[in-house]
Amino acid sequence: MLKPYLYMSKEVEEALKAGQPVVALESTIISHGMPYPKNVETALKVEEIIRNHGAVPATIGIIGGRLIAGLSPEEIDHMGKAPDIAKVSRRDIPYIVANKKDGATTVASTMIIADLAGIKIFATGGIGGVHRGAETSMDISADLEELSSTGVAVICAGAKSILDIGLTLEYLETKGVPVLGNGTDELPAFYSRKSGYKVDYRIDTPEEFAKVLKTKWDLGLKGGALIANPIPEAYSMDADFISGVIEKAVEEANAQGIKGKETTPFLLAKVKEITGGDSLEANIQLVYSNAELAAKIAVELSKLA
Ligand code: PSU
Ligand code: MN
Repeated sequence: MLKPYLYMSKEVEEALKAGQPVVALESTIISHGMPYPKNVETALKVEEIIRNHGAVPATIGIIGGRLIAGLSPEEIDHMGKAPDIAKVSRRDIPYIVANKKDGATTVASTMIIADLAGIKIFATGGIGGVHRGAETSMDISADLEELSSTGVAVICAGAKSILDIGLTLEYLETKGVPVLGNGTDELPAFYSRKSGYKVDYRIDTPEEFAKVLKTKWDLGLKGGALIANPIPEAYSMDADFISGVIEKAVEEANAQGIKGKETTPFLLAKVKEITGGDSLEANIQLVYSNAELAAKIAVELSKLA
């Protein structure tokens, strides 16, 4: 039934068939999260890191209406360069596919396609969440609903304070999504290692992560897990400085009336502009670190299967 919709690269298909570890990667971070050509360089380097740690990368996106798990380097370049690629979350998939359009997949839609393909582990930078002011705007990312219903674990660098971190954690609790810290009791805040909020459980090895995930899915508990990996110390930014920057970016978004799916890309671009690119370098480094952890967890999970 999936045949006319889902396309896997040969490498990804063979790895999955053989029970080898595979790590999914999203494409909104490429098309809407970073500028060209850094976005493409980063995406290719992330794939290399995953390979170097014994797993097969599957960068996910939609091209000409095809749901693709395992974009080629040329397709990744297209995702990074073309100016008009839609940002596609769960609600957008049917329209984009039916009309044979291109789409960059968010965390939510990447989880959906990973799940269709049979990939359990997914690395990214940051997820969407409950936005500041959501009590009136109701801006809550579809990523959170997806984490509650689709069985894919997402490795990220915690929650960015463009979001209301406390409300994001409350939402995840309500929806039964475990929030697990890699070597930390504290939820990292993307650009910095501290947020002032706790994770549900601290876990110290990829093997332990794999055990918890396997147990969840063996028990038939639906949904994924959020694995929060602090940005490497050497690249972390001063928490007060970055909060001030984000404050300014949020004010500007409000002043310009930015809403809906534009909000996250707008805030990311503003933060980058204000920090003169330092935030971009931090963003790239944390993605590399998440890719490495994801590959190690995927390797351990494949041993348990
Ligand atoms: N956070 C980042 N970088 C990103 C995103 C979030 O630091 O690129 C992207 C991801 O694709 C995420 C999406 O799934 O933004 C969330 O968008 P929204 O809030 O519109 O659901
Ligand atoms: Mn939103």
